[in-house]
Amino acid sequence: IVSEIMETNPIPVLTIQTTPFDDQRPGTNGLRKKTSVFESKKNYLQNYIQSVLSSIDLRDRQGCTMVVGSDGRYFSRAAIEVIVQMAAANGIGRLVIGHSGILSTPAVSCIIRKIKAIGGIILTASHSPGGPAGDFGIKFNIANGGPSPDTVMERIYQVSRTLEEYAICPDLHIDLSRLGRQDFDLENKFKPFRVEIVDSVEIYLNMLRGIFDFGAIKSLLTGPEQLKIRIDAMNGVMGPYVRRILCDELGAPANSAVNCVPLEDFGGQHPNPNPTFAVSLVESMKGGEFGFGAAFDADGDRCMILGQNGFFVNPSDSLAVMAANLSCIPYFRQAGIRGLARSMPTSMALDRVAKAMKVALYETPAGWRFFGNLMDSGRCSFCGEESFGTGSDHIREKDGLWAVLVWLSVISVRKQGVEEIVKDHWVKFGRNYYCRFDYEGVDPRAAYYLMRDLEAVITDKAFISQKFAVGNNVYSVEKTDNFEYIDPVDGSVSRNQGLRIVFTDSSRIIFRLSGSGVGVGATIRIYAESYERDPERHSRETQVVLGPLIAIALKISDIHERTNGCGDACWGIYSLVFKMTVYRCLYINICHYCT
Ligand code: G16
Repeated sequence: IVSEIMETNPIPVLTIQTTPFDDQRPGTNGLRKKTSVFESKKNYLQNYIQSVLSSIDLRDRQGCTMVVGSDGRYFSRAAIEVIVQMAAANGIGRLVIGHSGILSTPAVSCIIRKIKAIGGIILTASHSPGGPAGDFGIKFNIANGGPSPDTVMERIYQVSRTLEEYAICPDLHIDLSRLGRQDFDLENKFKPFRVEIVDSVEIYLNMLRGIFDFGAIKSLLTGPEQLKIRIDAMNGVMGPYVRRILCDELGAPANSAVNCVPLEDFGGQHPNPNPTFAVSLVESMKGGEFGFGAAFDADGDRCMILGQNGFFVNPSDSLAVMAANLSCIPYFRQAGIRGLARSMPTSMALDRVAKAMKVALYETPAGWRFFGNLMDSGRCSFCGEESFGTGSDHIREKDGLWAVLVWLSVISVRKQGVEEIVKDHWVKFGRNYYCRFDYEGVDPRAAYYLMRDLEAVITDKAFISQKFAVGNNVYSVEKTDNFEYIDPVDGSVSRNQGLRIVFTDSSRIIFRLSGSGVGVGATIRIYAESYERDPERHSRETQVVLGPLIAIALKISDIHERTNGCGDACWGIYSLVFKMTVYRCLYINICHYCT
């Protein structure tokens, strides 16, 4: 059929007039909005795709290869069709797309690097819900396989603000279900435009084979001492990867994997791998039958790790434990560890590992894009964030299934369970108690003024020598700032990345505005952390240990009063402005401090 079209009927390339939107500035990772904005606002999707394509220098764009994938959420297929039509019209030579449009974020990163593509477009709103009333998002990854750095995001945004037309081939239609090549002859183009539909898993699986000892992991999952695992794909993109890699390739029984069919609305759930939203996994782990549990977000870059009986591994601890055990992985035994990196709000547990390993530790702003330069320049081998992402220089994205395989490798080498490994780690390095609270749906002006006023308070000279007494604890302020990052590779400066209060005992309180929100209003995150060296004091309740720090955070920010954060008591005069503030703790799941 394709060759008939090519011989008889070249596809027309049209230029369509449009008007720019003023709200297409990408956030922490790409443009995220309610699905209805992309679906119903005329040209909203087209404008953004044109802005992405126009941000690529014309000489680089002509005839180049790009990768396209999605986490399978509602509207992805329709959006892929538009992207294909616009890519063809904008001179892209070849698109490589996952079967049925499905590719996890780490798989896209892997394929971009493998085939030396100029970049890739990933349709996902990550851990946010999907469906017509849910969220949708577009990420653009660059040639190194990683998220766009600030300079690229700014270029895209600037194009979007003045865009007056876009190019499209509306008569070009592809079959996403047919593996292999589809060529199209376009009007006024010398070369045919090529689409290749590839297996969603194969290239990524091949990469993992080169990183891990699959034989050892297979013995762990199938041998006489078999480790029973429970993996929850949360109805997102990871289903096919989990079945193919963990079950078919590594021998885990089929019932190890649940929620493995990608659904457009993720079964009505939040595909968010934390104890609040992966609640069915937490429940099934509590029974004690499974020794290892994991859940992924919709696009497969984040991952939560659980041990037997539902033992929760805090993501910052997971990062530190993985780092301390990288010698269990053939990839790192061969390549060595050049340096480690974490985002600023991530706990400092990793810093202690870096010190012990005598390698550099980099502290970056939140956002995976900041790790790209460090890895490209050979400064960093392994990195991660408190938001359930870990990864290494094998690709330029965080990688959920890779993290699972790291953990399984560590378990297979150390012959210990998850809880034992974590607790041993605390004995060796000390424990960083850690939690994060999210205030969602805050009026953006209120959030802005809160942060502005708080910055003035904490950077005042009087604050810096202040002591806070809470119960029997006294916390002396050592240092405060609004975190600023200077990229050691290109010298670019990122300011205003979060307010830090560091105490003399190395406890920290951090306030920052999320950059990945979709819904109405802003999200303010509060992170609290406290270090305990004494193993006798490693089994305390997190909320008890961090209670005093949270009390200080609430007092100095006045956040409940200013955002109507919790309960009726705060509803008062702010109720007209703050309609839908939601307050919850990411890790503990109950607010203990608001009564
Ligand atoms: C994105 C970024 C991560 C960041 C996370 C949360 O993840 O890639 O680096 O940690 O958002 O960001 P924020 O605290 O600004 O909401 P994902 O998985 O949503 O693409």
